[in-house]
Amino acid sequence: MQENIIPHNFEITNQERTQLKGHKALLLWFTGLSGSGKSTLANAVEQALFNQNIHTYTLDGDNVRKGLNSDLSFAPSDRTENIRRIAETAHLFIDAGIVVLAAFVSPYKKDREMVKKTVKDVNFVEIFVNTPLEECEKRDVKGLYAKARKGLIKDFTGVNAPYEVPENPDVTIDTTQTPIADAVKTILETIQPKLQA
Ligand code: PPS
Repeated sequence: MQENIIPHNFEITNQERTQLKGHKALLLWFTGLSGSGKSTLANAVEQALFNQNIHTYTLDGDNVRKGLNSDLSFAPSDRTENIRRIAETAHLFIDAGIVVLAAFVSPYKKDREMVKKTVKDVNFVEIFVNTPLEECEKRDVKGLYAKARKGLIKDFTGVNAPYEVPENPDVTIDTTQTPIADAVKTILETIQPKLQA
């Protein structure tokens, strides 16, 4: 299918876009259970970066699943396709010179590895939002855990679908132990050297 696809070389390079912006592009990948605080944390980090004149964009589970990936379910193969499309989207944003914050449950190690390969290791920062299941379930902001426990949602991560814990994340945050402001500080300190143009 790919044999007649020949990429065009455009004159403006990624390096030139990086110079124009004054910072490198990165993908900050927030993974964790539903309700763990991925979006809240991504939102706070994005605000901090924006205030430093860094060009950002956030891709978030619920938003992407309403549009680009509205055809996908939560079956394992569809979750993999969800993450593959997001990885390719993030890759385009990175080529454009933008710091992308992506907040997805992304429960499978192999899918997160695929993201890392797609955007290249140097651009990838894995942030494990390690809030315990009991706390996520207690928060149950969207009422989904209650539904899953009643058997109304199949394949719900942490209840009747697996979450594979990251082995070597760049940052781990348990939102029951670490205030958001401290978590933001830790993440900013981790990425600062990687942002240097
Ligand atoms: S995944 O696993 O990465 O493909 O999931 P993601 O695209 O991040 O979507 C997660 C949000 O969808 C809601 N939701 C579910 N999550 C997990 N399992 C099942 N079965 C499910 N059904 C719906 C849930 O609100 C997730 O949002 P967050 O923001 O993570 O709470």
